[in-house]
Amino acid sequence: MHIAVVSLFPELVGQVCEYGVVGRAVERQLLSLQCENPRDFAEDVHRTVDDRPYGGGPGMVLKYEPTARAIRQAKDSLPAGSPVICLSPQGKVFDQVDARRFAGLQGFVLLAGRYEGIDERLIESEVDEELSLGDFVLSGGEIAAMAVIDAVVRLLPGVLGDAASAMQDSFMDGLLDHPHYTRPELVAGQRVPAVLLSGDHARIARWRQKQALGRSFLRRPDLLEKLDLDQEQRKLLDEFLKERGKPLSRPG
Ligand code: 9WO
Repeated sequence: MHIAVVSLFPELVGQVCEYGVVGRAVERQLLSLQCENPRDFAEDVHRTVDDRPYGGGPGMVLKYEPTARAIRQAKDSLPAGSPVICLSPQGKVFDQVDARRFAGLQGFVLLAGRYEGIDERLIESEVDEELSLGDFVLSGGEIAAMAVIDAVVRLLPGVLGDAASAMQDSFMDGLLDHPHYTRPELVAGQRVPAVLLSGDHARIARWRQKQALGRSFLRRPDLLEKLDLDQEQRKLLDEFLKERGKPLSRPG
């Protein structure tokens, strides 16, 4: 996969390739990352990439021409039709379905803006999708771009080991993750749930699915609303809630 990032801070974006899963993907040539800096495409002596907003107001706006040239340079290294994605609070909220969609591409361009905003004509003419990580404002799109890169690259074949990849798939079957524990067995007066010490893999898998269902119900009911739980899952969820004194099904 090839990802091209348009950013005024290529050194910041490049850090995502220095560590962990993404770093290993680059080492194993499963991923290549290219950064294009609009400042390199500014044609004036001051290498200007921003200017004051029409209509007045605080701050500066990212200029069209140098940024559009950087985007076109980025697209030149990708198959025709590769999407240009702008990271911004105005975008659709990025989720695992999007990550899987992008993981199926040969590559894409990520536009990480700065200043108070990006000239709207860039969005209109050069951007295919706007994506947000949530309802908050960052100082720039780079950190959001790095998060998208990480979420997508870990889905590429061969990047994660088989076990981790299987876990990733099972985890993102639309539910939150189950709790994790490691040594020591007793810490801060808290013990590891006995089932995890039992060696009974079927019981452990059942417990983990029950915890994932229960956590999703309590913390992200919106996730559960998107799922059509089967009979066993509803039974597990009911068990979880009964154990907490909040049964799903009313007795009698
Ligand atoms: C800034 C802003 C401030 C208040 C309300 C809406 C806003 N949109 C933007 C914006 O799009 N800014 C551009 C990108 C240029 C300035 C820095 N940028 C940015 C991206 N800030 N925050 C994000 C972002 C990206 C993805 N998910 C959450 C936030």
